[in-house]
Amino acid sequence: DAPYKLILLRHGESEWNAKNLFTGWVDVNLNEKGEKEAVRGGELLKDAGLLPDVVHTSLQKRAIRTAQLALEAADRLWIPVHRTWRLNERHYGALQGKDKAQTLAEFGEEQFMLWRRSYDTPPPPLDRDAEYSQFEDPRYATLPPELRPQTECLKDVVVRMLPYWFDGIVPDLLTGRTVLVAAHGNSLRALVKHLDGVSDADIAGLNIPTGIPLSYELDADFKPVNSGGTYLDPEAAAAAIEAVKNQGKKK
Ligand code: DG2
Repeated sequence: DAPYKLILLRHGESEWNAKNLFTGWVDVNLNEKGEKEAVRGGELLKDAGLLPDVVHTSLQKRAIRTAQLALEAADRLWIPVHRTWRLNERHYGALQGKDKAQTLAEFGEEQFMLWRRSYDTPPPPLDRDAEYSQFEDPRYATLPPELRPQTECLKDVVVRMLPYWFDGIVPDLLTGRTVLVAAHGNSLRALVKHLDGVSDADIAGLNIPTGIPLSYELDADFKPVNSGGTYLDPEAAAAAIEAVKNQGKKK
């Protein structure tokens, strides 16, 4: 039996996921479908007997509320919660609030995919006082200004997420707890990249669906026994992964 159990959960569909807008650090809420996905995610955990002992989330309400709804459905609302900006979604820079399909049409497929999925090309930075900037948001007031992003590529997310993996999450796993991480498409891609040792090139092809728990069993060295993890509803996950991949292409 693998010693460590880790569950990754991308938040349910948000209002901006449904509208096909780049979201990043903008604090968008779940829509009704997303709330249902979160509840179903918790039911899947319960049915699989995968009951989290502790949960780690971002500072963004779509992840916070997903964790809450899923844990309620699994009757685990009482477990300890830790929130950190290091699990926040990737900051999407000047793309935040922009329509994905329009961006693809305006800049072309190559540039669009560079911004959306390349490992090390960040979108243009977002001005500190722009409409969708969170630079002055009180929740980041304790963060030194130089740590508050104005854009990020996935590599930047790996760099700011990993310290929390090692200092915040691994210690919980080491004490035998089943850990739930409720986060975002790209902050979870960063974690999966680390766990599975995915190459900088191959991570471009990895997409994570909303609301479906992805379960990992880790060996003593924190290497996945089930490489790539196991979705608790594999059929729904496969269909949803295709949809995420094609997001720029639909209206
Ligand atoms: C999405 C991911 O993040 O978008 O920021 O728009 O998981 O918080 O909804 P999430 C966003 P893509 O990188 O898949 O376009």
